[in-house]
Amino acid sequence: MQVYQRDRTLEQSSEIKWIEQINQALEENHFCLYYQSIAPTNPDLSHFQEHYEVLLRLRDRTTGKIIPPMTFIPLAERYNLMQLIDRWVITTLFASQGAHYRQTYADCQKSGGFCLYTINLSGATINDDRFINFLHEQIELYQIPPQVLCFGITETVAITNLTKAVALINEFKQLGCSFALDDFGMGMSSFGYLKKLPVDYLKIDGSFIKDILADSTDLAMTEAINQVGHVMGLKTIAEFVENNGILAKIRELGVDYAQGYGIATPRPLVIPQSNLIPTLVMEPVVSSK
Ligand code: G
Ligand code: MN
Repeated sequence: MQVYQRDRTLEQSSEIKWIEQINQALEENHFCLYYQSIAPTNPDLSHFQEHYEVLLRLRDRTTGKIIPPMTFIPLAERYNLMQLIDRWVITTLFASQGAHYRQTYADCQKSGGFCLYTINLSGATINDDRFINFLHEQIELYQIPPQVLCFGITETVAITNLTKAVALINEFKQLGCSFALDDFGMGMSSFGYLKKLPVDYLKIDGSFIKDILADSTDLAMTEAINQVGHVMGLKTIAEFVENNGILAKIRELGVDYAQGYGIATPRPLVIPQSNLIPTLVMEPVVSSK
């Protein structure tokens, strides 16, 4: 019992340090944005494409090292900080990339090219009734062409918040944005819910892809997800394409896009200091379930 309590206290004090670090990171911009390219598997489509997913990283305040999201996101979720983090990502990305997105979109319109930038949304954000307004305001404020925006929602988040997820998807699809269902295949009844979610992209979970060459079950799962996705008119993306062998296999299966270390590793997005907002002006977020 005593041992348990001592451990619990230790755990709590380390959690408090993390919460402080996350709050400070929001105020002083210790978070940073990375991007990872998503490439078409068909080499004939290699005409101008700029397609990437925006990834979040945290810079440790003392060591300066980059901390991966698995380390702080579960805590941020537990302490209700994800809405603030998602909003920080959107504002920082729009403020720093807005001009580039407008230019690239205009170029694509002329040349028949393609550009799309995926931003991940948490369950807390999907449930935040004021998020829809916030996103409309930000798109307007930074004059982002809605057609370049894709929002990634994990399958589990979409299913546990189905009504709100569908409402959000419909609202921004009307404006021209796209949606991607992330980590697909991990849920208990993935296929059953797919029909209810009006998404554009299906991201096949990396756990099926990374061992696809050695594991026949992973191969069969990937084939099935890809086929169902295509029948429903969705584009498919394989995550964790770690080498050329995997790329060749998913190309053979007809998966549309590939993302992973074998295509490109995540790289930092350059954000000019002048585009960093010292403290985001935000009302406290109220969520209703
Ligand atoms: O599970 P999820 O899709 O959220 O994972 C995204 C994370 O996986 C990113 O933070 C990214 O750094 C990492 N990642 C990206 N490509 C690869 C890959 O090819 N292999 C592995 N193991 N991780 C990857
Ligand atoms: Mn994913």
